[in-house]
Amino acid sequence: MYFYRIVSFLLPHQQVASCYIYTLLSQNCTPMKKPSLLVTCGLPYTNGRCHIGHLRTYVPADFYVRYKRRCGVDVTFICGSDNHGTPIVVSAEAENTTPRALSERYHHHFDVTFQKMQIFFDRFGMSDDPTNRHRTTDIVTRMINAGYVYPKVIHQAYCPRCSRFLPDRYLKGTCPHCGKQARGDECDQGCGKPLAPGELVDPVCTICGTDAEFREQEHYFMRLSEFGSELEGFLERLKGTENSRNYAKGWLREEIHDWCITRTLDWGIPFPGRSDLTIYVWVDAPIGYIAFTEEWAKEKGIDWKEKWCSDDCEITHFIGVDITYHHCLFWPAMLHAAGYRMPDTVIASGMVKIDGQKFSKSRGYVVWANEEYLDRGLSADYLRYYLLSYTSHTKELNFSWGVYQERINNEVVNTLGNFVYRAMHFAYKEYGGIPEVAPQNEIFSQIQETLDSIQAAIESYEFKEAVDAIMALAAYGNNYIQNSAPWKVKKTDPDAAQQIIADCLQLTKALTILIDHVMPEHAKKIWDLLGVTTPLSETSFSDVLTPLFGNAELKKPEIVFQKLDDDLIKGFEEILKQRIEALAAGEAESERDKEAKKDMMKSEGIKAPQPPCISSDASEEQEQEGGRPEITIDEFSKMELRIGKILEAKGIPKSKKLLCLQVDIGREVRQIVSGIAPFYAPEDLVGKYVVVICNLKPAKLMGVESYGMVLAAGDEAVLLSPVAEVPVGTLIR
Ligand code: B3M
Ligand code: ZN
Repeated sequence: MYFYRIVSFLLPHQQVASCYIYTLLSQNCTPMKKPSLLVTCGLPYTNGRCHIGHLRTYVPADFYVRYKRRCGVDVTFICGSDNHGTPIVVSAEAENTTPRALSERYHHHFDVTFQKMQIFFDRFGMSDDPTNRHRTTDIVTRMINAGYVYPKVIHQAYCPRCSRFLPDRYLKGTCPHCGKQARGDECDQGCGKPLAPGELVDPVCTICGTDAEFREQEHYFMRLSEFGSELEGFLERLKGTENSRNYAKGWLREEIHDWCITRTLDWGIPFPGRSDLTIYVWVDAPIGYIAFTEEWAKEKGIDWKEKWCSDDCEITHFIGVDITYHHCLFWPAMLHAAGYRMPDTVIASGMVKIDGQKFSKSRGYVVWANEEYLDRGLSADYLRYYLLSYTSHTKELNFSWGVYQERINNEVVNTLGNFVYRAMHFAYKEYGGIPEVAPQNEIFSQIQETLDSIQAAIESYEFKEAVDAIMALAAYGNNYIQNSAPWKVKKTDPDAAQQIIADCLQLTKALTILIDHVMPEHAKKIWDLLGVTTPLSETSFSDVLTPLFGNAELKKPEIVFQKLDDDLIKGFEEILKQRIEALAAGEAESERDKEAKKDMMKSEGIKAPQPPCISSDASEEQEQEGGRPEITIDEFSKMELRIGKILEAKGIPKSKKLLCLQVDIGREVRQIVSGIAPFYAPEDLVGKYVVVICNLKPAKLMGVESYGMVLAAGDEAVLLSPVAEVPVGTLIR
């Protein structure tokens, strides 16, 4: 290791750095007018699994929160699950369970999934819990007392066959505004407008298909029509993305009607004074934002009103653009009617398409977050990167596995990964650490420019542009190291070579802090390799401009970003294709999905992956943290594990990953296909003793039958072998 000659070069350098830090603090991270920020995300309904469509909103929200926190803003990040309403009742009925039990199961599922995606809410509550029941009753009572709620007899759809009223999703028919197919309470296939009871044309019961009749019933309405000018003012002040603001302004210009806020449904929060009516789910769901803040604040010993009833806290909602009406009209009106302040910012993400088709669970155009991504060892960071960088936040995002692979391999692995590895590798190999040279001014200018671009992008909610700016800095670094070729320069001008590497390491440090918002797991790994003494989580933006030397001890570099190989991606494409075909062929739900759903219900933790699957450190870390669910000795002994000896090993045409092994397991020789090609030369494997799981269901990999699996550990698939000699075929117990 080198010791640094402190004074001679540090002083002039520090002047440079502190000048940049000054501009950074005064321009980039200008403290917001309000010192604290409350960020919420739309609440997922507890009647289905997490998919990529959900993540499209939550990942950018998490990115935004991480960025603001690094700017020094005090951010509270709130979400929870939406447990009420007909979607949950209909699903619970279909699964023969109670809405509460169903909600608890899916609540847990979302909670765990978000954490696996590195999205950490300060509070993830349930809208059916007592806090929200209480807060909702309070807000509705305030609205009633302030004279904003009145009863009215309406014609309510009723199913004579099922003998019940048909609120919301119990009803389908034609939208009176656009003529498309719609649900009872919203035009989900067409114009997106919410529909009041009785508005739907030709309504039929979703459960039995019978034409609905209309019966008179008294319901309660909120005087939304009286809030026109309040809402106009609100939309003028509202910050965030233009999409939702513009839709809401358009609706407001067309005229808004009073809003029916009660339903005939057993599941939900009772309407004050009327035990036969419940409050409409779209009233109590956003109130959950407040209730979950209360739950968080209580735990922290803080007064929740500091967040919701004070001008010192800015309130920002991240939503999907399809729930704009609820967040930009209903919700602010409710808050205002109950005497609360209205939100400051609404940031609405565009919808997700799959392979150019409208996202649809029933038609199979979906990618499930766990079963088809995380559980198969794919990196949460990679999906975060893709979702943030692929399209502008407000635009439609068209997911395809091919583009996902291309973006990750070309940008993350080849540009960013390649650069940071080369910089660290050269420094470690040639200097045993970080060279004692101050980075050049040009490097600091590049970093500063990147910071400026990131700030401008994020302040205009163009998260893609922020990620692009980071990747442009990585590309700059990559070109710099390539063109200045320190490995050559070193031979003729060692000082110049050191300078280049010092520059590159400074860029690496800056990049690591900057990508921490996008890919936190990988950023942490690079940070650990750089050996910086300050934990990454404690860094601020000014740290991108403070020199590395003196504060870090470089470790032996490793390759941090792994490529996604073609076989793997083909496997995922195949899953999608098969499901779409199965559903198109008329299967209500493909077998694979049924299995996946069953698994989700059973498992509290992480399931064993099935092919296609890569062993990624992401999934292994999760395994270590949470562990798999407990099993009994009987369950363990169901596995037939034996000592085998590899007799033959050869590659499989067109596969970079797979080897075809012939393994002697005592009573027979088994053909086993194993994804260990990147780590072993076939000839080195012959004669090796391994552990084989013999009663694994046979599978076909790249068209080759595999009858078992050899056990291997970790990222580099280190094969397990007995430490002393044991006969082939010995049972492991
Ligand atoms: N549960 C899900 C949706 O319609 C709905 C959001 C509630 S946010 C308060 O996207
Ligand atoms: Zn019916």
